[in-house]
Amino acid sequence: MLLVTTQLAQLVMPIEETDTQVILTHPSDPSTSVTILKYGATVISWKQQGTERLWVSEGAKLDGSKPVRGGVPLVFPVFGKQKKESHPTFKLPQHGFARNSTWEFLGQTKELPLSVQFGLGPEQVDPELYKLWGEGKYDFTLILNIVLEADKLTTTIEVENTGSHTFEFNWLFHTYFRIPDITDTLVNNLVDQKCFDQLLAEEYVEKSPVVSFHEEFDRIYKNIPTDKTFQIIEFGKVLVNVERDNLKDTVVWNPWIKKSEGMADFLPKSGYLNMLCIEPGNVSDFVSLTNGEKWQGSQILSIGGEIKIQSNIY
Ligand code: TA6
Repeated sequence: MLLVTTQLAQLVMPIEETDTQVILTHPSDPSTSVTILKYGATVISWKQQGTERLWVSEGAKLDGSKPVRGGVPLVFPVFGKQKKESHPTFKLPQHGFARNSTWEFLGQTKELPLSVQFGLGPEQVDPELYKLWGEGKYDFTLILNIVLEADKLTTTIEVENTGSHTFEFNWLFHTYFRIPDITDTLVNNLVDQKCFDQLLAEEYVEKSPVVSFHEEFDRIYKNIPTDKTFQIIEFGKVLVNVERDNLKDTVVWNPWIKKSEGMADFLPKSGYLNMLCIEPGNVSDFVSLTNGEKWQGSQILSIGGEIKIQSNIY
C-alpha cells in the first residue's frame, strides 16, 4: 500500500538507539517519550503529551564523565556514604557505581505497553571502582526494565546474586521531578511516617498532612506501606503520583539555595525552584542476597488524577 509522506511521518519509531542513548516514543502519541542515557541507564527525559516531567540540570554531564545531575540516577549498592569502615561498601563513592557505569541496552521486551531492558554486571563497571566493593569478590546482575504508557512511566530493577558470596545492598531511584515552583508545591501522604532528617541528624515522625518547602529539605522516610501514593500537588492540582512496589523507603530532597550553589553541575542556580527529588528505595537498611537469590522493586510514576489523602487514622 502506498503511504503518502504525511502518513509516513506519522509512523512513529517506537524505539530508536544511538551510541549513547535509547529513545522510546509512545506508539499512538509521538509527544509522549522517554530518553535513557546508556551511561548509568539514566532516564534523562520523560515527556508526557509534550510536557517534560523530569528536571535535568543545564550543567549536567551527559558524556559519562560524572553521574547525571537530574533525571533518574540509579543508586546501588549503597545510598550515600557508608559510615562503618568494616562494611563492604565503605570505600565506594557516594551512591555507589550503578549511576556511573555504562549499562548494556538489552532491547525491547514488549510491544504494548512499550518495554525495554538494560543490564549491568561487574564486567561493565570500572575495575578500579569495582574492587572497592568487598574487594571485588561479589558477582551480580542488574536488570532495569522501563515501561512507557500514555500517562505512566514504570521503572523496575531486578538484582540477582550470581556469585558465591552473600552481599547486601541499598537500591534507590534518585528521581528529579520538574515542577513549576517549589514554593507552591506540596507533597502528601508522608504524615505519621518515621523519617531521618539528614540536616538535623535526628529521627522524628512527620506530622504535616502535606509537606511544603521553604528551605533545604533532606529526609529519609522509612518503612512506608507501599499502598501509600505520594502526590506532588500545585494549586490543588496533582502534577505527578509516585507509587512503589517493594520499595519501603523514600527520600525527599531539595538542595535549596546554598547547597545548589555548592554543586558545580547544578545549573541554573535558580533551578532549585523548579525541581524536587522524590526517591523511592530501600535505604534505611540493606537487602541481603545469597547465591542465586533475586530481589526486585519498582517506581511507578503517573500524571494527574484526584488528590487522594491517605493517613493512618485508624
Ligand atoms: O538523595 C538525597 C541526597 O542523598 C542528598 O543528601 C544529596 O547528597 C543528594 O543525594 C545528591 O547527591 P549527589 O551525590 O548526586 O550529589
